[in-house]
Amino acid sequence: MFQNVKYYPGDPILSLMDEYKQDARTSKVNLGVGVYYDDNGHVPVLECIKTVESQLVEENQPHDYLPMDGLPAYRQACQKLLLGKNHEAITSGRVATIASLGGSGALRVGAEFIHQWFPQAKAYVSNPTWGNHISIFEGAGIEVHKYPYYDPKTIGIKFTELKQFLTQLDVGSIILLHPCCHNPTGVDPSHEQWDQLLDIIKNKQLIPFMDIAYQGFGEDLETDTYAIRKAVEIGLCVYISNSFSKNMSLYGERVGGLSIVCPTSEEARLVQSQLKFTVRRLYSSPPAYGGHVVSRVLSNTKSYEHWQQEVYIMRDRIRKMRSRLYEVLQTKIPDRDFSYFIKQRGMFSFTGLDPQQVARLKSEYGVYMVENGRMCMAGLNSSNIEYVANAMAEVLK
Ligand code: PLP
Ligand code: TYF
Repeated sequence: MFQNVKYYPGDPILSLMDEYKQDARTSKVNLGVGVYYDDNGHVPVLECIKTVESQLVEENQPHDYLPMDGLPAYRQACQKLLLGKNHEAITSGRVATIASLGGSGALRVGAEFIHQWFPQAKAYVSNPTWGNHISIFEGAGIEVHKYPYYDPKTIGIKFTELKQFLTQLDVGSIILLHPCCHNPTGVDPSHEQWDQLLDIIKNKQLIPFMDIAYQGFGEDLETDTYAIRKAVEIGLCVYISNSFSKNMSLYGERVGGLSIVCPTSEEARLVQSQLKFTVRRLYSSPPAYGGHVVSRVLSNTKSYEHWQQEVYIMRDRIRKMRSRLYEVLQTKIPDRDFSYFIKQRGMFSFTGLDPQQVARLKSEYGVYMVENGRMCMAGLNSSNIEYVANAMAEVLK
């Protein structure tokens, strides 16, 4: 009956995690999956989350269904976090927002909506990008291509090539962008570069889809939305998928949002209704627990400030690891420039290691990173950083 079903070999990043778990060496280090670990190597439970969770238990909240598009307070909080409090687009009702199953769910619902209402539109993702971007969009029936992005020679962006590429795309093409903390490279455009890119996107009538999964891990919660706010400011319609997996450390609760900034409130009303219809047909309504927790953290000034502090503790720990890695490598291999480790933003770093060097790190040292040379900086801590830096120096020699 099922002989012809094709075997799915799994996601390469998640499969690497499984391999890591089975490794018996005590010296092993996991720098694969994009999860924030604290200095003890644990996935933290944020204090601001604990506080809200105990309130929910105390109040004995029933496990009721949520509306198709999620809690109204949650949707509003997402909009404010992304666009800023009292933004004109919010107050004039031009933003359609739904709660989603993490950032992935937001991408998928957004892609379903695009496929249904703009069936000719092709999507363009950065080369390279998070692998699931391609799977999610293709899974919704959209043709996906790559735009030039990372330049291994400069460890920067192929900026001229990218601008040139954008100018020749069909009107209405979807450009998937990472507003901050690019996954997998850690290389983000500067504000000036964003201004130029968004101008081209506007002039060529392209549609930006901003996927923000690491808000707060780059510069800060506000600055990390620069590209999103700039796009709205210059009058673009923007799709935004956001995730609370990393910055609230709520991975398994599946909390995210999809927002679409529309030209008018009437269009936003139509879009909102269709997003709800898409949800109805896919999974009916979003998970309630994470929605209640996040909406409480974001809606109360004191807990919001507490959360902000905790995000910056995570951000600063990652930065410290970047500096230490840089120091050790630069001392050990002085004729090579490792300053890119400090310049890159967010959880990830493209190390410049080739697949053979990555394989050696795994087999000889039990240091796991993604085959393309991406390492998750948040897997480093004060107990393993010297070991990892020395191992990296050995394979780089
Ligand atoms: N977008 C990017 C760029 C990511 O790195 C991730 C990582 O998990 C996601 C979206 C999806 O996040 P979530 O786990 O909330 O689905
Ligand atoms: O890039 C990462 O490591 C994170 C986590 O299918 C992740 O975004 C990786 C693969 C996947 C889902 C999440």
